[in-house]
Amino acid sequence: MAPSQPRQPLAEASIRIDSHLDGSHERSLAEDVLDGLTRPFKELPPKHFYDARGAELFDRICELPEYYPTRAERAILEQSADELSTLTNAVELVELGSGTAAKTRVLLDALDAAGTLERYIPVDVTESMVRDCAEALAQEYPGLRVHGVIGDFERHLDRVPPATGPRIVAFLGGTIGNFPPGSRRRVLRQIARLLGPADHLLMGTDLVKDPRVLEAAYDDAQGVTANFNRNVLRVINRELQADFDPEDFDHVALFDPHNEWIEMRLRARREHTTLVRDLDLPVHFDAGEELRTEISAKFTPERLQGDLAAAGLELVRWLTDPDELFALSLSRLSSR
Ligand code: AVJ
Repeated sequence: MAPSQPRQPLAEASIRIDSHLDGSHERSLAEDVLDGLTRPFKELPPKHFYDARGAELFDRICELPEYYPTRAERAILEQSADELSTLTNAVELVELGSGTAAKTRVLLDALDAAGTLERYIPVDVTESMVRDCAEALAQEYPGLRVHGVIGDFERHLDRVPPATGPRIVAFLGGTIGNFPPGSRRRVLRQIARLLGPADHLLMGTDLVKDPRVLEAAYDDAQGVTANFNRNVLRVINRELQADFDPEDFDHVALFDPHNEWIEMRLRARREHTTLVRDLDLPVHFDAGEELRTEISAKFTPERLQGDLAAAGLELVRWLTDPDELFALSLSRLSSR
């Protein structure tokens, strides 16, 4: 697909946006719903939370007193940005799941101050996010080239342009935790293919801690996370002509101590059948039946090193906040 034209003539030289979505996102929702809602234990991948409303609810989650990861990760970035810039000498930053690029500015500032920064490459499924953040950053950092890639980082990583010098590939927020261990290593292997010998992966991971702290972070007092969880039903209603009543479901957030991950589920309050019209698919729920909507894995340094090693990566720096709530890891291709 041809890259689309930049909107502002002024930014012409510095912004390029490539889109790789062309309806395939809707197709993936249909496939995931057909597959996930006909299993013996119903399940949907968490990527479908994030329509405009879901993205806005997630932004509100990040401001909640109970949801510490965003604040902790930002604190680590602020603490370590200069060190990261010195260690990496990066001329470009690739950001997977860039969103509003709120925390990215901390890194860009450090690279900019070091005088090495040339290019920013945001990769996100949400087109408006990529376009808006490309325009904002091109303005905020004069001389910065922005090459946005609208796509799914599970499928379109091969569309990320080749490096022009040492790069940081950033995968922040703890999103890697959304993948169960097997697919997590597959995703890491794919990400590792974006790296050459001079490049680094900078990844955020939430850490194992008191289950009460974890469960509160995913079941806040104001009910924002509950609303975010139910949003996936509204997405299915709109995109696939279904008739879920989100109020037919309770929000459930549980820490699984064996797997050391949080599970979010939607639990049917009553027995009912919903029709997903576009798929001609009736979906039956027993009273109390649960639909798993997300896992969010929590890490120890050992677990992370194991996953990195399986993807051919080795740890360079392990950075945490003072309370050890969250970690940023800097890694590179293994020397072996
Ligand atoms: C964006 C995937 C990192 O798992 O903590 C927040 C999503 N879900 N509250 C996380 C989320 C419920 C978040 N990630």
